[in-house]
Amino acid sequence: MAAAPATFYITTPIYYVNDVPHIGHAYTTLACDVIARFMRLDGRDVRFLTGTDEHGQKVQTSAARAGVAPQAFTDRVSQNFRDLARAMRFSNDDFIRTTEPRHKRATQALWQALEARGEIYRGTYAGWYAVRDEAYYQPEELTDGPDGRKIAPTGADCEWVEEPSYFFRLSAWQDRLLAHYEANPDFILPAGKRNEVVAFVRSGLRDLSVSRTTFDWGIPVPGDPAHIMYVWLDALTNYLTAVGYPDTAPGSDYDRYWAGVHHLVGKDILRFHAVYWPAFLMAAGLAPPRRVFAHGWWTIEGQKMSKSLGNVIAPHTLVDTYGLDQTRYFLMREVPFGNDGDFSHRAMVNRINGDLANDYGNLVQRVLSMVAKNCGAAVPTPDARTDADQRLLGSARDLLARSRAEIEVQALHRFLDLVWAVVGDANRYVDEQAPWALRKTDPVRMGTVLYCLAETIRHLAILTQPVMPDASGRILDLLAVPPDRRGFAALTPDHALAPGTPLPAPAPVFPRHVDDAAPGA
Ligand code: ME8
Repeated sequence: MAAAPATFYITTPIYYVNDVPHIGHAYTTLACDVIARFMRLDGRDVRFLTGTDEHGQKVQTSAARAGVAPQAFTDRVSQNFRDLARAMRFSNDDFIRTTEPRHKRATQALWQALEARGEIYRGTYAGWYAVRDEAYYQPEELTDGPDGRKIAPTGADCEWVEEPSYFFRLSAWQDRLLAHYEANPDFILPAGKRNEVVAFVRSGLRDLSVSRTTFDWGIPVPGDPAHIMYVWLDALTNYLTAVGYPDTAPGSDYDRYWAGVHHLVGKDILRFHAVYWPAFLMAAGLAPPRRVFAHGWWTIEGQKMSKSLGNVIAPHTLVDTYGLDQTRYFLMREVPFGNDGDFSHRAMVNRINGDLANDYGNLVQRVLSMVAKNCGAAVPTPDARTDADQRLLGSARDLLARSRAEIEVQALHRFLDLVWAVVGDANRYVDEQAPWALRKTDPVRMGTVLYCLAETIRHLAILTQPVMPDASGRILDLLAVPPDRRGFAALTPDHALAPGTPLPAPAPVFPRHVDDAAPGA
């Protein structure tokens, strides 16, 4: 197998500051956090970026509605997203705001690179624009709403815009984009989403308006400050800003990280990331991203999340009700990553009480209590291993390579399926080997069985750290695994638990959820 590159760069969308964070925002950042933690534990040099998208008409309008200047408004609302990152224990290395000077510099430099290569020209835009989506639409895409309003396919209201504008020659990039998708079949994942993008690009691309003149909350176009840049050109550039663009010299952060960049986004903004963004980059002479992964959409108890329905769930409500690791686990396990999913109290409780309390928690609890009672509260001493022992340990040792392959394609749910298959193997092994019965008849064999189980749990807990950092850490504490032996490099027999190591008194790690009330009910 070819060695994985040493550096790894992963990004979330930068969120609009007109909204307070909800579980949809937490979801994308959580998925990035899990992958970033996995890669760090696997010895990679990781950059994990998130942040806020603070310019544009939508934010300017929200600020005006709140009666504050846009900068004061964005300062306040951006903080909510930083607080969310802390509350969810996101391990981002950087938090970018598009109102920062470093970002203005990068965005203007990208514009100048595009202009210097003849990719931008001046004209007039006359057409439909949806402020909610910050997107342009063609007349044939729209439907008629009440009162003669025009409605975008996303449901957003459109307004007619006519103003001088700079255009990006997107139409000239159709063939090169298609060639890129063809040559890099995993550039867009999942495959179904890739096919949608390919069909869209095949149907023909029009040049894209990339500046506005009718409001001023944005980054001025270099040399023509009556124009501010289209908020999506501004926003997408954040991924470059954070690696120090326009410095692309050998040894720069751009040089180290850019080629391996992975963008995780919701399906709503795939087109911006998989069509416009690689076209902007190639047009500026820069490499397109390595991967764009579009995940699905969360609904709440079967309904779309919306302020008017009053069913928007704040991430801290879930954390307070169910616990942080439980929330993180549920969001990553419940829905195949890439598919749409539904949050329900019932589904959450089933995961907490089934997968966590009964399966993983009970395994840890019964093994560690038997060790505490019958092995002198120390790691037991194994004797000769049977086939069943080898099989269990073998499945635990195979986990890392198999998990890597799933994380490589962002199949977070399949990674957890693999881990839980071994949890299941270990629980079956406990039942079959019945170590409690061996206590009197064959204490040596009991020691071997409990050792194999403890060693399997060590593997499981090291591997569940990216998803459940707190609980996994507590399990590793219960096994007296030192902090410098918790990376994936320790998933080898030479780092196995040392017989005789004293262990602390076991304590339950995954409580059952007993309160049946839904949050907010
Ligand atoms: O689009 N289910 O920002 P945004 C799953 N600023 N994910 C959801 C979700 C839901 N119900 N609701 C939101 C923007 N998301 C731009 C991005 S990037 C250069 C600029 C997540 O605040 C999902 O990741 O509207 C979606 O793509 C993103 O929030 C949209 O965030």
